Amino acid sequence: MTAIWRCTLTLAGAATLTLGMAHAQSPDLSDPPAIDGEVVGDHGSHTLRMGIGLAESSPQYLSSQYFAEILDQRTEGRITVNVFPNSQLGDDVQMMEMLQTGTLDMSYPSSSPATTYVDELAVFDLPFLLPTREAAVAVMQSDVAQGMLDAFDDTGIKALTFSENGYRQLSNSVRPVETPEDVGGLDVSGLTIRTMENPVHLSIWETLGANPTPMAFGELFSAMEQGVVDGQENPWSTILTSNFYEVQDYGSETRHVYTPFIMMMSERTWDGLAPEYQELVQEAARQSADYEIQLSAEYDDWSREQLVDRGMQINRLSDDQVAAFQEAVQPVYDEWGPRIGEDLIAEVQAIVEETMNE
Ligand code: KDG
Repeated sequence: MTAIWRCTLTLAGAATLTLGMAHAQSPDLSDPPAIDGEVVGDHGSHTLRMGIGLAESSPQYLSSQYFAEILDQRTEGRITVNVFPNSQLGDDVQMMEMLQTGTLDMSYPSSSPATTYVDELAVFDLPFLLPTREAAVAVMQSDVAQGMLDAFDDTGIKALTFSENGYRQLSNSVRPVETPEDVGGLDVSGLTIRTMENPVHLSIWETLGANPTPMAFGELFSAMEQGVVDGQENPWSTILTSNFYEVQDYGSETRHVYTPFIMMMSERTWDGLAPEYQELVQEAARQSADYEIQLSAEYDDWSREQLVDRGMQINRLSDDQVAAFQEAVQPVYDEWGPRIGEDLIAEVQAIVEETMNE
C-alpha cells in the first residue's frame, strides 16, 4: 500500500511550505522538525549529487530529503541536493572512491565498509557491543566517535555525521534458524550468508559455521533470488523497504550488531563551499541525522510486524539462546579486540555502561 507522507516545513520569517512525498510501506512517521535557522548569505549556487544504497521508503532516504530541504530553504534555493536511492550511482565502496576522486558529491554508507579508511570504526562491528539504541546513540555522539569522523581528514572524504542503520537481523530462504542453548550460538551451519565488505563480519559468520560471502548491497536482492546466497543480515526496516521478504521466508531477531551510517561529502566538494555554506551543511547533516535516528526507531518493530503480515516466519531468541549466541562469538573478540584496540573497546563499553545506569 502506498502512503502519502505530508509534512510541513516552516522557515522562520518565510512562507510555510508543504512537501508531499509518495512512499510505500511506512509506519506513522514523525514529521520532520521545523526548519528554523536563518537564511545564509549568497555564496553562489551548487547542485550536489548524493548516492545512497537504500530505497525511497527508507529512513535514510526520507531524512536525506530533509537534509536537502534544510539546505534549499536556508540558502533560498542556492544549494540543491539530489538524492539517488537504490545504489543507482554505485555501492558503498564504489561511492566512497567516487567521493575521493570528486566524481560524486555525497554518499551515506554504513560504517562497516568505511573501516578501510578509518580502522577504529571496526569497533562498531563487534557483536553485541551496543545493547540498546540509547547506548548506540550515546556512543555515536561521543568524543570518541567524533575522533573517528575527524580521522577521515586527508582521505579525500569529509565525514559529517553518524546516524542509524540499526540492529542487524538474520534472514534466509532455507530454514528457521533457532538453536537450543545447549548447542550454543545459532545453527547457521551450511548456510551461505551475504555480509558487508568488512572482515569482522566475515569472522562472525565463519565462527558460527556459516559460509560468509561479502557482496555489495546493490547485488544482494538478485543474489538471493537466484540462490547464490541463502541469507543476509540487515535491520528489519531494510528487509522490508528493499523487499528482501519476497525472497527470504525466514527471519531471526538476532540483533547481533548495531551498524551506524556515516553521511559523507567529497573533500573536493567541501573545499569548494564557502565557510558559511560549510557550517550550514554540517548543521543540516546533524539535524537530519537526529531525524533519521528517530525515523529508524519508529520503523524497527513496526517493520518486523509488517514482515510477519507479509508471510515471513520470524523467530525471536530466548534470553538463554542470546547468551549462547554471545558466548559462541567470543572468538571474534579474541581475534579482533587487540587489533581494534582494547582501550577503544573499553572506552565504548564505559559509555554504554553510563547509559545503562541512567
Ligand atoms: O546506503 C547504505 C547501504 O548502501 C548499505 O550500507 C546498507 O547495511 C547495508 C548493507 O548491508 O550493505
